Amino acid sequence: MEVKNNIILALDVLNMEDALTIVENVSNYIDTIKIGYPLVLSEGLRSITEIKENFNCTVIADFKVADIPETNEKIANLTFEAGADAIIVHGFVGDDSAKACMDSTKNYNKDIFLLTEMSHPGASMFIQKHTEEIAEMGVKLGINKYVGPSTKLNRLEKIRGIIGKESFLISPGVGTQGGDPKDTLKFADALIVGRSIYLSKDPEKAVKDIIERIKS
Ligand code: OMP
Repeated sequence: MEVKNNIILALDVLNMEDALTIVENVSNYIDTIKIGYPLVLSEGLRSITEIKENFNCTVIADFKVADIPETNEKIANLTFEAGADAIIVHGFVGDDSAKACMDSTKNYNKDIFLLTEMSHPGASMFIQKHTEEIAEMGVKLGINKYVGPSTKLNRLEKIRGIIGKESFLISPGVGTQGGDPKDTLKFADALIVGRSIYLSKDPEKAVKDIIERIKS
């Protein structure tokens, strides 16, 4: 997978007008967009289709899918039919649930990202206790794309150690949540950045600043 400048924009805005304006603004530097519940619950699955129609970009649907296999497969099918290139799936629900999403990717020729551990403080209560097992399950299933936190680099390093060099690891928590772009890229292949870009008065400059920090 290729991600321009190693930056994925988390497009967590609440209307299509803002979404299109921000993507337009940063489109010289960013070619991979993550769209999740905020935009889709505001504007519908159509928001994924519209971003794909207007920009030459990869869209990762962040639905953190975490249901029984039969429901997971329906969610993944609908997401791919809307045009998403990949979907983020929770690992803690178990291998059958993740596998249902993998089955869907085969039918649509798309991808899943397995979420191993989360970036917020509360992640230490439950999910962090099972991160290694979740990553190991992903490897056993043959998954080669993962999400891990930039806010806990020792954890990110651990995840990288389990999934191996060849897997693609994307990392949220950079900027507003405290993660550093350059340090995160020691272990991750790409950064997920939301508020530091879309809440900035000048989103293009915010992206350029991150690129500068990466190169520094
Ligand atoms: P900012 O904190 O605004 O940069 O946004 C981070 C984005 O990454 C949001 O869309 C979150 O929903 C998402 N995210 C996390 O922040 N932490 C995680 O552990 C996982 C995700 C995710 O799966 O993308």
